[in-house]
Amino acid sequence: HASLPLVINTWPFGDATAAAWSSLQAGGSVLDAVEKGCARCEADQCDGSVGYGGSPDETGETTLDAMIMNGDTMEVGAVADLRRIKNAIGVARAVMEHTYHTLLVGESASVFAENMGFIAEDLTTNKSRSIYSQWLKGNCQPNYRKNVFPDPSKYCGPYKPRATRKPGRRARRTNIHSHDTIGMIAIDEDGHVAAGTSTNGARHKVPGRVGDSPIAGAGAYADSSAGAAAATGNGDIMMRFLPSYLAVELMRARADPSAACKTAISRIKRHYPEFFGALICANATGHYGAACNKVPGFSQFHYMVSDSKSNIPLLKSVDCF
Ligand code: SD4
Repeated sequence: HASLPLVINTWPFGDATAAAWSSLQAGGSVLDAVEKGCARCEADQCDGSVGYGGSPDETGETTLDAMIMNGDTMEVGAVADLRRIKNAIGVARAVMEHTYHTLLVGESASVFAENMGFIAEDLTTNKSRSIYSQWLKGNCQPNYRKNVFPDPSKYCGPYKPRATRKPGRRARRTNIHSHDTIGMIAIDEDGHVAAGTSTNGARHKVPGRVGDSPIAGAGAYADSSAGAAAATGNGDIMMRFLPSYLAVELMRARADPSAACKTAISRIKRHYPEFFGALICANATGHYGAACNKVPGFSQFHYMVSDSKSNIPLLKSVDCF
């Protein structure tokens, strides 16, 4: 099915695919396409998991992680724990293009962004306020600390909320629908490859928590001599395995993209059979595939593709294994 150019991204975020595709059609570079595509999701607050107003942390604040990678030069720009700036992928690109650095974090990343002309604004919305207050009231999922109390499933942050969960009813460990990062790959007709991600991370995270998305090789990886991959899911687990890097190296060694994705997911499954996550993979000739770990409530993973055969974004799916 190879037909370049190609845009592929995680989840059914078709407007992001279309934005990236039209950027390529207008003569933009693959980096422009990835930036435009991810920025579209940031503005649209795709699934509440990208951009402002989602995934409030333990203090109620939304913070953003993003990265972009140039597969020709192997340059990376990334931001993590970015505060008060909506366009995280834009700031990531500014890190890549206007500094010698790779990753800026937290308050300092926000100051950098402001100095680069990005507008500082509150990332909190009524929705994120309500997610946060529900959580405080005790309708909370256990947060990302472990072994804090004898029964960590009852622990809902530093606020000692009233426990309203019925005794014996176990909370879900991961809310699958709070994990919908956009990861995107773009490849043009000349074989230039770029990849990027943008996310607001994980709900009720401990402030300062950084996921896989802004980490090269974890959230995404691109090398024009092999291909690219991008991840979505439980970043706290996935970032320990550099699945995007592994998948790209497997494609370099001639693995087919679906098989490369699958092997990278398998590597994580060995240690964490119940982790929630998926990977998209494309090789430099434009063949692509995806894989996901099958867990209750997640048996199929949806992603979007635009290539020269289909000017409109196509919804694709893969059965998890
Ligand atoms: C994270 N990987 O911060 C991100 C969340 C995510 O699909 O992918 N959602 O852990």
